[in-house]
Amino acid sequence: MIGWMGKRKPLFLFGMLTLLLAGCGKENLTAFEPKGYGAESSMNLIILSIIIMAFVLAIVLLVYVITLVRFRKKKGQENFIPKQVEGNKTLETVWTVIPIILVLILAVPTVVATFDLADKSEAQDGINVEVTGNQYWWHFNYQGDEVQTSQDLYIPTGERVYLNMKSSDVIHSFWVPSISGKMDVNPENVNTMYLEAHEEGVYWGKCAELCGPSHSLMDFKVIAVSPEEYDQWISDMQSVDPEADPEDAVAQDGKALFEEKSCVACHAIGSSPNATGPNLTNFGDRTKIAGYLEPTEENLVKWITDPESVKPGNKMTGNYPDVSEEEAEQIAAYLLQLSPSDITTESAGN
Ligand code: HEC
Ligand SMILES: [Cu+2]
Repeated sequence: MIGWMGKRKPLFLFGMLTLLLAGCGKENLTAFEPKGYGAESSMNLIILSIIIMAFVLAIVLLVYVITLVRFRKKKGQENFIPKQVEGNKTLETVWTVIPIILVLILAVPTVVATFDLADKSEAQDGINVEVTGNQYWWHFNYQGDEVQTSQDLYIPTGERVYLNMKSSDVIHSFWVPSISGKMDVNPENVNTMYLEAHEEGVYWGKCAELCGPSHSLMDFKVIAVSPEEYDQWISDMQSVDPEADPEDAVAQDGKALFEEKSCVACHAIGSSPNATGPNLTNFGDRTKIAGYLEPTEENLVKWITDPESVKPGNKMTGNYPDVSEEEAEQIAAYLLQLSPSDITTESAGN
């Protein structure tokens, strides 16, 4: 039976693949357009390995074609058997030595890059951020600066930012493809890496290790701003008064509810190291809510009243008293005005 796809099956499959892959490559979420030191270093290795692979493919194809043409069965030579070269020392040596050379060409730069990307010799004088992976969000503690934040990591361009990473629960993997390679984030030990962004911008990050039902929603951002803007951001964050009352009356009620509904038990505002939930000091500047929802009031109300519908298996669901729609709106008004700094994604040119 010839189905509706009929002979066009390959074309159909190709079309589906094109559609599927067209969804990939969100802006600043690709290792193929490196915007940072680590990503560039990986990209160079990728290009090198592709060149070597293409070289091997070309040689193999060439030998294949020559063999096909030269050793075809010819008329009048049906019983002809070509010269047997089994055990030929020269051939054996050539096809042993060439691959070894190719592997060496690949291995030496790879090992050099691996050590280079693990280099911590300047870490002590640089910016150090303690990164904690949690189901399903990221916490960032700027060590020595008493600044805590979550989900959006601000870094200065042109400088190495050293990450000291651990997990509070299961294994996660920290990956900002445009800036650097992946690093596993384990509960048992601290893994380290550094980020160095060449250009200002907002870079997407993903958790790259299956960690539970909402693993694919464990997105975050790295926001690279100029060093001056970064210093400004740090000092703005440091001067936040967590007790400050909002000007708006609705937001004031929201603040009271935020305490009443025990949100404060998990969410710190200011530099308190409490990290059972995301730090909300600059929540009003977040690029997303819970890592992936657009930061609108509507989405925030939805999150506060029913987080489970947004992120299945998250650790907030069921751990606070019921919040009505109206109360959620008041809380949302409070949270959305938490914007202590003028340095936001706009400063990064987005
Ligand atoms: C038991 C601890 C806990 C309590 C209590 C709690 N939350 Fe959460 N909250 C979390 C966790 C954990 C997350 C991260 C969820 C995720 O992304 O997987 C979160 C995420 C959020 C976010 C998104 C933060 C971001 O950076 O995008 C907001 C906003 C929020 N909670 C508001 C509230 C409000 C308002 C209350 C009180 C009504 C509250 N939370 C009570 C633990 C808690
Ligand atoms: Cu994860």
